[in-house]
Amino acid sequence: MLNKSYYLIPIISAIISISFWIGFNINLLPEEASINAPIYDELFRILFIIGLILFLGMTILVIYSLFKFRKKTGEIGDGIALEGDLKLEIIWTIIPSIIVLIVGLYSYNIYDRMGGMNELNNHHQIKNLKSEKIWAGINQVSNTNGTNNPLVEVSAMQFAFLFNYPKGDFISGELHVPVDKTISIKMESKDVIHAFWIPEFRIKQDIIPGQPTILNFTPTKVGKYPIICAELCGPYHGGMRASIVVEDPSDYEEWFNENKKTEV
Ligand SMILES: [Cu+2]
Repeated sequence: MLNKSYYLIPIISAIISISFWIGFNINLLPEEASINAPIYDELFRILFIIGLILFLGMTILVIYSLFKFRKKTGEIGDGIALEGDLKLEIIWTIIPSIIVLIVGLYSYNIYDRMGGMNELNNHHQIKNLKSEKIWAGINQVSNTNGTNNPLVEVSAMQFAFLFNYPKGDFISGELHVPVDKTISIKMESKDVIHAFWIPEFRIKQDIIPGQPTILNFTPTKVGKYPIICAELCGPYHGGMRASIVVEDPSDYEEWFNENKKTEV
């Protein structure tokens, strides 16, 4: 018995250390291009490390069992059946429960820090949208600083996104936004449920017919990133993509002025 735990402690420590090392040194995610990204990646890293510990632990256990419990010559049956082991059952109930509880609370904290718990239906917004109820969305903006007027109205349809800039009275096939500014977009679907997903920003929001949704985000890096529909919406769902171009405010201003409708 003493012999067994003698080996067990270094093996478990090695698994945990390797998992932490991989978790902190190998990045599976695309670049971080919004203020949400580092917050989200914190959670991903923790989940990745937990997954690695389980994966390595299970793999080593399976390989060990293959050799340790292989059929011996002359052996016919499976041995004596195991009939309940209270100690083991308590352990395998308590450990996963603690992990799930911690991950659940931590996810809630991450969602809150991303603005998921901020109220969307503030008075200012209700007045502007003529009492239209906004159903869901991540709201990074505090309700007092008045950036709740959506910069862009996104229409999703099978199988495209269109971006309407109400201030310039024009529609674009590409979403242009200034860098380091909180952007508010209002999204509506013309047909079925779509989803607006920018992997580099770590945000995803459903677009629902008849129920406008608001999404707020703050891009932090100049560049061009894909917008992907993340809700199976029909046969060409896989091709439902657009781009978001994050620009310096002066470049954005230039693009906006080039496109806006001039009054005749
Ligand atoms: Cu779609």
